Amino acid sequence: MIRDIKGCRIYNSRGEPTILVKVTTDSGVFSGSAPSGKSRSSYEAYVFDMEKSLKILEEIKHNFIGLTEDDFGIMDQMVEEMAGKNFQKIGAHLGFALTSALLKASTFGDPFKYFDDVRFPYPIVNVVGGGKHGGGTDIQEFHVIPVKAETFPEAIKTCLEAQKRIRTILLSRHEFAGKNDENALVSGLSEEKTLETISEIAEDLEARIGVDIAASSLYHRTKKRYVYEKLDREAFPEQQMEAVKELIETWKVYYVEDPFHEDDFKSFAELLDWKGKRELLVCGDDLFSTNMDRLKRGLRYHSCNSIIIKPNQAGTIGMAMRVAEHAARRGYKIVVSHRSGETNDPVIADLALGLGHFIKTGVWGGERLAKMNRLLEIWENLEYPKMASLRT
Ligand code: 2PG
Ligand code: MG
Repeated sequence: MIRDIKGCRIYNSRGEPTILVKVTTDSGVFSGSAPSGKSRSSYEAYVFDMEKSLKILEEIKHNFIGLTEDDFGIMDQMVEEMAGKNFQKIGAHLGFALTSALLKASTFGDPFKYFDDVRFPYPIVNVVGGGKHGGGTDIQEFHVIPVKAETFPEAIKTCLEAQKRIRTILLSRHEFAGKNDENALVSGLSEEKTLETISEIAEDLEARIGVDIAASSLYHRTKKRYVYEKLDREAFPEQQMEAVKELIETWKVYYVEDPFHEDDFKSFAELLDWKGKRELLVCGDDLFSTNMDRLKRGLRYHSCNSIIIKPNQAGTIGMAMRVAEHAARRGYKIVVSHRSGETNDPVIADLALGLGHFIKTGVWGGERLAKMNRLLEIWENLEYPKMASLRT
């Protein structure tokens, strides 16, 4: 039975205040804490700051105290109903932290046990970064994706090795400019040279590469153009399409996230059609915002073959699960993702085991490694761990 619920003030990896929720049951204390995004879409669930989230928790917690903790679905639905339209009543920071703690309580600390079948996700690791997370490039993220790895531990080793090698190269060329919000490397090299370096290393390690263009952050709504400040270049939508195609062809890109702004369902579809579903993963992050209505719209347009799942975009973990399951049934590859401002809550790792083909996070920084280490630990403890199937 749920005996008590408490909120605490903590900080995320960017040093911003956030909320930690602790649920006490007869079996123990289970906690969850909220991450936060910087390149947020306009369609994400509403969020309140930490103080207001704590105040709201005090007002609503009595609804859960006294319940038996075993039915996560019902508790998650209660949170969703209290949240009101687009989470305007309770905010998604509280929604995430509370449902993360409740999911752990209902599974005795092992949220992956909520799922009947678990498969290990392939990591999509942000090795070099820019855009709103800080860095030398307009493109927000450059990823290494070890698609050939046969085991999860091998996949992590490949990513660590890739990031180490890139750092060594940047240092030797005096182009190492530190690390950004996600602990990705900040490259002093041009975008092209950065891509060349990552591609060579990935090829050598038999891995593939990906990019998150986070194009909504580049799109200027009144100018109706993409503005590349670092390159001192502007692109009309047709030019953006050509530039994205060229980038994919030149660097043999395997995964592209948000190549166009969050309302351009048609351009996503054109890109997917151009390259073909088997050749390229076209992934919607801001486009879908882990929102069922937006996913359904994307399905009508045939916009993507992959979706980012961020539970705090949806508001609760249960809502995010439903979006992921709907997309997976239609053949989408699921990418369960961290946020740029993270905590040590590893819950997305467990979700990726049940829902994901991929997990997008990093291999540097305790808050990113908390997710990877959780997966490594589960890998060691399962009798027959299996990787996800990437077949299309
Ligand atoms: C993204 C995310 C995570 P943020 O755009 O995919 O990398 O960034 O959390 O800042 O929205
Ligand atoms: Mg993104």
